[in-house]
Amino acid sequence: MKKILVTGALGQIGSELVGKLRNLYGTEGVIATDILKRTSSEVASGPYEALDVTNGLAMFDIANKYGVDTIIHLAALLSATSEEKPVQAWQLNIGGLMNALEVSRSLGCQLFTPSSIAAFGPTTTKDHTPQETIQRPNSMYGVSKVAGELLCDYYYHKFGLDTRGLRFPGLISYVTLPGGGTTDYVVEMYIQAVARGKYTSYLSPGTFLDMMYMPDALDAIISIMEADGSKLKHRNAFNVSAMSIDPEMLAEAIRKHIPAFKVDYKPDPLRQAIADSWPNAIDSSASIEQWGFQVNYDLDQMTVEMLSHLAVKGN
Ligand code: AKB
Repeated sequence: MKKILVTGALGQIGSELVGKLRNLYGTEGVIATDILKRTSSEVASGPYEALDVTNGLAMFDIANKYGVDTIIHLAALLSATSEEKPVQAWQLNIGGLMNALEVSRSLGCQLFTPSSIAAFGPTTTKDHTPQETIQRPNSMYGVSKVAGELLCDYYYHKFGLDTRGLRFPGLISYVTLPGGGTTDYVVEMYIQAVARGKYTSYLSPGTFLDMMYMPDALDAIISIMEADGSKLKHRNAFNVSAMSIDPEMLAEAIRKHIPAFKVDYKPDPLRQAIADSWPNAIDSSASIEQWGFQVNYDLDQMTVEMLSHLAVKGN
């Protein structure tokens, strides 16, 4: 039976991924970890350990204690926070990843860690951004993501470690809110549409970015981890996207359900500059060809689900 250690398990991806993995591989097969000692979250209903991922020894001890064979390393600071705290971002994003790589090497684990559309920069082709292209990001988060992709490739080639990863776009979910990202406006807009019927966007109209609904992201993680390794040419940096949208397209999709919804714009210079440095729309064809990537949700389908779940939650 698989034994999977998840870091950053209380975060936006982790809090939903842990439940899905436990359904697939059994409750005892998934060890959730996060920096918090105590949590009332659902993820603590199975094995849960407090773990600061910058402490490599502690990570090794937990992985060894449970006999894990797989690490899903999610703990990281997102783009806007990384720009405000670049030293902390480097220490957590790269220090944590180095520890996950070393623990995986010591114990012979398979390792998944997400990269991001942030691994591209202002000199990258903006539309149909190819799988392999110029990567000169100008944000600290982007720098850490490119370094992470390269480190994972290095451990695969040098030590034969089974490292795998996806370049995620903005991930959209009603369950756990994202924090400190540039793409967070999407979730905020849904929440404010339901709660107040209006929203002030921190990104300007015409700012196109890739997005994906969380259930598709969770399926993508499981698919890449289960894919036949011999077919993967780009192990650690697969482009994946479900849609490319700007704030106006999102507002229009919401107005199909809340006709009076109003949006105005007050761009935040920090997050606007980050968004402007990222692609409009990446090309996911290498993922489709090499491991059968597919999505079930487009903008309209995601909007129906987001609005109905948020209305039930009473946002
Ligand atoms: C962010 O906005 O920082 C993240 C990302 C695209 O990696 N959602």
